[in-house]
Amino acid sequence: MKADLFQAPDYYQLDDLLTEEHKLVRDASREWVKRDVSPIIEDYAQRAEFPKQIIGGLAEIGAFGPYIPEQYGGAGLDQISYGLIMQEIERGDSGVRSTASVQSSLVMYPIWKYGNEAQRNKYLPKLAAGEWIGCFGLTEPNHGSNPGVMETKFKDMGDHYLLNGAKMWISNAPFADVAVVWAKNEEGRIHGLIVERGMEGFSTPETHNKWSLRASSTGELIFDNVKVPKENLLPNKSGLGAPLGCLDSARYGIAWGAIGAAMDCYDTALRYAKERIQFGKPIGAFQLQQKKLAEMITEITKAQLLTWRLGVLLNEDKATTAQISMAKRNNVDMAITIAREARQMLGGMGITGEYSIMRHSMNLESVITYEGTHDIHLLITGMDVTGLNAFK
Ligand code: TGC
Ligand code: FAD
Repeated sequence: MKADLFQAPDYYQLDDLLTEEHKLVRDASREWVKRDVSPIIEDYAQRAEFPKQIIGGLAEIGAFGPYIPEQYGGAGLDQISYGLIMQEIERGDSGVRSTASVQSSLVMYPIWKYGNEAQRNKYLPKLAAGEWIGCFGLTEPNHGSNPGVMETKFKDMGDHYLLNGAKMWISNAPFADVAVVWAKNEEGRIHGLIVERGMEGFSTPETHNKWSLRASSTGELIFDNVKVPKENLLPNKSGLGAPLGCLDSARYGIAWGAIGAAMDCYDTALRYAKERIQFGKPIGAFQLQQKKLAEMITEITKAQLLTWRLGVLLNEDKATTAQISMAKRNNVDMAITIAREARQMLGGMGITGEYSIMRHSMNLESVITYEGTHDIHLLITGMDVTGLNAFK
């Protein structure tokens, strides 16, 4: 892959809206991605392997639990810093951002919010340091968009719970040390359980042959009469709202992350358009290519403003699930459109691993599907503005 020459677009001087701490956090993440991710990521994506050697670096830039309090090993940052870290990581690769999103929003968040003090102290510092990697099991083979009818279940056996069922499409599963798993008790109520690698009957087979998120490891979680200690049940929230609450945090991170992928595609296409000569002049001098670049920077700028405002609302504890859905849906759609246009601007070179665009394009096909599909988020917005539920 070519040297990482990335220069971030800031068309509306949005840096003025950031604090010194935001900029420090963002710049440290950006430098780390340039140094430790960009030089290796294409190779790992081609080999369909997650680069485990970057786990320590992710922990150092605060990507594991950015807003988790420092007393539990987190970085104690605000929501905009969290978003900026996700933007920079996804500028490198969506699969690396997936690992950070899952660890922070889908594993550390529920342990912090729904766990007890003993669980927080046992798991959070090791997860923040990257000593343990976590995964989040909600989706099942028969239930993706509609997780409320999940089949995975557990039974109270007196001194432990007995867990049975299967989860599918689980990021980090093949090498995760712990899994936050959502399952129904005998009354049909959904609870979160912390399942640890090594528990008898628990296996995590890898999912192969993905054309998307190839540098992220995806797998299944299989529970065959797994004995889960009673102290591993998250005691402070139950019902479908518990896993959906985690999704709010992860979807917000994805809204920022998608901007990173889009910025990388735009920046690459802009540089290429100024250098590539056809018909005796740079292709960037042709109106059709300028139209693509002008529309890209317009959409990136709109997404940056939307997402910054959402971060402010989250910091003030005022953001709604529907506002987060709008940002996730808009920004991923924006990024996938930009990746496609940018790919065309590079002509044949655009399909090679010499440039990052094709990898971003393929990755975004997963991002537009996971954490609620593009259409599910449209229905959440539709329900919010009409008050009418299209799901039921
Ligand atoms: P519904 O009846 O609307 O809600 C059930 C209960 O949950 C409450 N609730 C929420 N609570 C907190 N946060 C939210 N975002 C919430 N949304 C809803 C709701 O108030 C209700 O509470 P209560 O007390 O009345 O029971 O639920 P539904 O069954 O109709 O489903 C609604 C729907 C379709 C929007 C929801 O199920 C959904 O979002 N589906 C999409 C599934 C999804 O996003 N799965 C993601 C899996 S994880 C993943 O993809 C990780 S990829 C990670 C990576 O690699 O980056
Ligand atoms: P389905 O729910 O079967 O949907 C198929 C199609 O039908 C979609 O287009 C959908 O929009 C549409 N559809 C469904 N319902 C409606 C409706 N009511 N109205 C209109 N259209 C509808 N899950 C986890 O729990 N943890 C993870 O870590 C995780 N990581 C993932 C990593 C990758 C790479 C991928 C691809 C997925 C991951 N997922 C994870 C699963 C992801 O969240 C689901 O794929 C997603 O929620 C969609 O579920 P599904 O694939 O079963 O599609």
